[in-house]
Amino acid sequence: MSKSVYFLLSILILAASAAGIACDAELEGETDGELERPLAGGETTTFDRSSSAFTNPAANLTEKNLEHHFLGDVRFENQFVSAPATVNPGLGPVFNNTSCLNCHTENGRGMPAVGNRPGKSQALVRVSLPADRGDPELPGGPVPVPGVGTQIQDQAIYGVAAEAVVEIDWVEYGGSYGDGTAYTLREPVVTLTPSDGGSFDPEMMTSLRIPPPVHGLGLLEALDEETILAAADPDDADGDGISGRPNYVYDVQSARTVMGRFGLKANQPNLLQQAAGAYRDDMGVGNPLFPDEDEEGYDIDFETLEATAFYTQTLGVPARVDWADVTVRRGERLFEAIGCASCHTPTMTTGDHEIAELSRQTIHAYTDLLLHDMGPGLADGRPDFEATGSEWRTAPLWGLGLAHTVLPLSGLLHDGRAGSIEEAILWHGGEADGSREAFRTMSASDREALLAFLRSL
Ligand code: HEC
Ligand code: HEC
Ligand SMILES: [Ca+2]
Ligand SMILES: [Ca+2]
Ligand SMILES: [Ca+2]
Repeated sequence: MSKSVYFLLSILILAASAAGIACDAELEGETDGELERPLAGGETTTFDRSSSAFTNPAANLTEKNLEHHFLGDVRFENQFVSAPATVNPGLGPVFNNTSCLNCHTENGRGMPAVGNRPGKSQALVRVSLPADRGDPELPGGPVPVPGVGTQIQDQAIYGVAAEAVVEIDWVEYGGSYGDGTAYTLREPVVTLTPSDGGSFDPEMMTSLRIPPPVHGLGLLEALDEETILAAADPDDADGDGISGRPNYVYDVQSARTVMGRFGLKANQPNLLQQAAGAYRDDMGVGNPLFPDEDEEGYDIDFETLEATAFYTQTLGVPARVDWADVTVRRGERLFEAIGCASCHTPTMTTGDHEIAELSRQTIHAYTDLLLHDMGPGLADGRPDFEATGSEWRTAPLWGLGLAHTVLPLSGLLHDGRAGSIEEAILWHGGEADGSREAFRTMSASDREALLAFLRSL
């Protein structure tokens, strides 16, 4: 290398470090809160942005809890088969898939197409009848459809008929940004054909769902009710057009109605019951919380159920990247300026949890865990406890930038209709109409900044 090249290089290095100093100086004025944002999950935060980013245990687990986590990890992966069998019997008789992991691939957002793996799907269809058509399965919950209950199981063990064949067609819509740039949105249309050759009750309501990511959920369980309620504004008293409210759902263990937090309409009170419901309804695996009808005893014991739930409680959250980048910071300000942060709450602090590692953590989940009316475009028309047919729980956005690193075919939104972050935003309606329009009509460079921020999560 010639002397002049060395000279040029050292000038470049000097210039780069000078820029670095300027950057640090700029950051010195920031509040601690903003500096903490890269640590999305507080002390549980992990530093892996690879395709396994959502599968790491919380960084702060004690050795004992880490062991328990790995035990739960095995449960989450266990493939169930039909009884009698020596390992993991009890699948079915009807089911949607054979393990938690088959649907929650790499713990990320699922793929929307039903049947895109031979014989198995990650999406599932919930069904129910209007409230005046019968008794709910759980107090205050959806009314089961005779013969198929509240969920369509499209798979069955040998010799048993699945409940229905599920088919999805996609309808496309065109639209354009304020600057004339065109975009395309697509929406699923579900067709259910009962396997017995009959037809479903014309009043049956259906809702297609894909799995949301499962990292960081223990921290959401650890939020105090008061923290969640503080952001609720059911009657929109402050007049900003946003009126989040919690769902209230039935807790099987305490036999009480409590605040809902998990599931796409916040229809589950805690991760234990979420796992128990998944075992019975998604895999046909009866358990102490939700026994299999027509089967004696349980397919799994309480210990197994608890370990699986523990696994989902103790997954860490990946740290943000590029959070100090100028464009990303501009995008972050836009996110707050156009009202995204009114639902996707940037910062909250957890309360006490029986898993001490989850307690008193400052987290950046970008959800308020509240239900919001998202307008007719996203409505499924199927109420779930207090959630109406157009309300959904604000989706957590931590790890959003990794969605397609983790699983390239992941869908966004409750039914996976959005293939990209832009599409997900463009589907926002109802209480989020104003935010959506602000995004749609902003300049291309502002849109790019907002997306750069979202990709940094
Ligand atoms: C057939 C696919 C499928 C299987 C199998 C499955 N899940 Fe899910 N999971 C989903 C879908 C779809 C949702 C969203 C459900 C809804 O809100 O209606 C979900 C939601 C969840 C949630 C809530 C996440 C959140 O953000 O609130 C957790 C936790 C979860 N599943 C854990 C499990 C566990 C544990 C198992 C195994 C015992 C399991 N799942 C098996 C598809 C599946
Ligand atoms: C009124 C509350 C509200 C506002 C305002 C809002 N969102 Fe959302 N957001 C939601 C809800 C609820 C969902 C879940 C909707 C669904 O699944 O159908 C969601 C979902 C998303 C998703 C999909 C996440 C995933 O994992 O599937 C993204 C991305 C997103 N919002 C970004 C934004 C951005 C960016 C803005 C501002 C332009 C914004 N949101 C404004 C409530 C809101
Ligand atoms: Ca069974
Ligand atoms: Ca069923
Ligand atoms: Ca309000």
